[in-house]
Amino acid sequence: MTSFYITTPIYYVNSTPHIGHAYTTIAADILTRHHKQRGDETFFLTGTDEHGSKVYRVAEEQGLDPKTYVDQIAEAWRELPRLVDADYDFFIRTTDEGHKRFVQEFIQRIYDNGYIYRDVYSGLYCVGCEEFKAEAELVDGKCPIHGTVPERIEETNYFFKLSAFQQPLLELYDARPDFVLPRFRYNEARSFIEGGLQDFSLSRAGHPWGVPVPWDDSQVVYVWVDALINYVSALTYAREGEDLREKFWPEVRHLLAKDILRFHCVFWPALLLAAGYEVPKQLFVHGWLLLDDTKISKSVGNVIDPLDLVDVYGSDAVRFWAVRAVSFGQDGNVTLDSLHERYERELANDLGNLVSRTTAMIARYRDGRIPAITGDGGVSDVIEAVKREVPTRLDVFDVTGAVDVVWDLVRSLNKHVEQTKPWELAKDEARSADLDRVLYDLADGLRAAAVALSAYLPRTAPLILRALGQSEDLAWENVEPGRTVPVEGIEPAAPLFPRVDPQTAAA
Ligand code: ME8
Repeated sequence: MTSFYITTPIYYVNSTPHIGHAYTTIAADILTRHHKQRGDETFFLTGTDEHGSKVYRVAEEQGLDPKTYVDQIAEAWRELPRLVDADYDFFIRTTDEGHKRFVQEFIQRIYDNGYIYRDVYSGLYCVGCEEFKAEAELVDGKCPIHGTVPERIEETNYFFKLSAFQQPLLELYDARPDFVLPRFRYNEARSFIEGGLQDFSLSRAGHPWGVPVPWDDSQVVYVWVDALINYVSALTYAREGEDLREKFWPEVRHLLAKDILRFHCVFWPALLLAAGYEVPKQLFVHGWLLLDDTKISKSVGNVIDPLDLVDVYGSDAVRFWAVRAVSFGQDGNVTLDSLHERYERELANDLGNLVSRTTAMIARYRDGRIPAITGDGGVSDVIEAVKREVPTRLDVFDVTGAVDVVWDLVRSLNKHVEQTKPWELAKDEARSADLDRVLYDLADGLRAAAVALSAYLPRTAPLILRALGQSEDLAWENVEPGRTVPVEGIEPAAPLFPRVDPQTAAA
């Protein structure tokens, strides 16, 4: 059995989730559900990043001790996957005892392997990024992402010998040209490595909030190192009495946005090599969702609450829109109007109406019985294309391209209705066999589309299969022409995507 382990970044709990976080979580869930359909053994990890200055300061501002603060806000973050129907296997919090213990073990290994030394550090720290910045990276003396002036910090702490990994990382990138996808992100990471790697400080002195450095408890582990280690630590304690590393490490795919590329594509593999671990199987770096050309972000304040969108349109529509609105991997400007427009045009009309029409025609012209038909119909080729191409595209994380292929099927079924005009066939007894064929093909195409779409529309897909009286077995092999069974009792289906008043939506 193939193992498929996927992660989202663990999100900072300095405020509540917005649509940008939902975006990565939705993509990870789509990929996981699809791999389950293929019979793979899957593990989907998400969670929260709870240490660091940024979280500590918000707790302070609210007059709470950090643990009380993170315990409260973690609940809002646990809601995020539930809200968008993301069926994760484990929700990690970096304040979990199991995680903290593992972080200590992990960095102790790096220390024992000789890749950590003590030195004085002086630099400009952006709390928003939780990262030291080089002067050259600043724009008008400010962090280009957060627009804030970084703080000067000088302290003695422990350094990680990242410079020792320049050569091994270049060799890794050369040996594995698909280590980072899309290709332009691979190039970006590789040229960063080629440009020379500097050691970085792996601990912070005198900080009250973090995982203590095991050999010097006056220091805590740098929040980014603490956070990255979650991808391994979770496997050691997610299932009591089981070490999931045996099954899932290094079969891991990390999803992340471009702002945290260096941490994931450069620092993380180096830390793993230093600790004696294998590096991840693959990393996929997606773009930013932009609203009016500005990144949707907590610091900028132009957030869209996923809760509001799900309330109005339902989680399937939000999932669908997230992957359709922007080609996964690219940056893209989103508007709420585009969500509304897509909901009506694609979900309500292309798909919803097709289900209503097909079931209504079967009810009306064939007394609710799907005709028994064998042999090759008019839509077999398009179903075959879905069966073949969706997995190929999802293997390279192309969640947008894969759903395009399924939509070709949905559209060609609509075209099939227009071209064959079943309502005219129904008037002519001599063409009864033609009508049988058309009704069967429509039901069969919709059934296959529902199975293929179930990773994207986990609520809607079973409704379609039920409306057609077909098996709800979502195994990928069922995306195959001719598997529709001739059943009776089909009734006109209720609308799958009811009208949403744009006024309500805007409010
Ligand atoms: O970076 N567009 O946490 P974070 C697309 N704790 N994706 C977006 C987005 C947007 N506008 N906004 C957020 C951190 N994301 C660290 C990660 S991992 C070891 C530690 C998504 O709360 C995207 O996946 O800032 C991005 O990488 C992540 O949220 C950043 O979340």
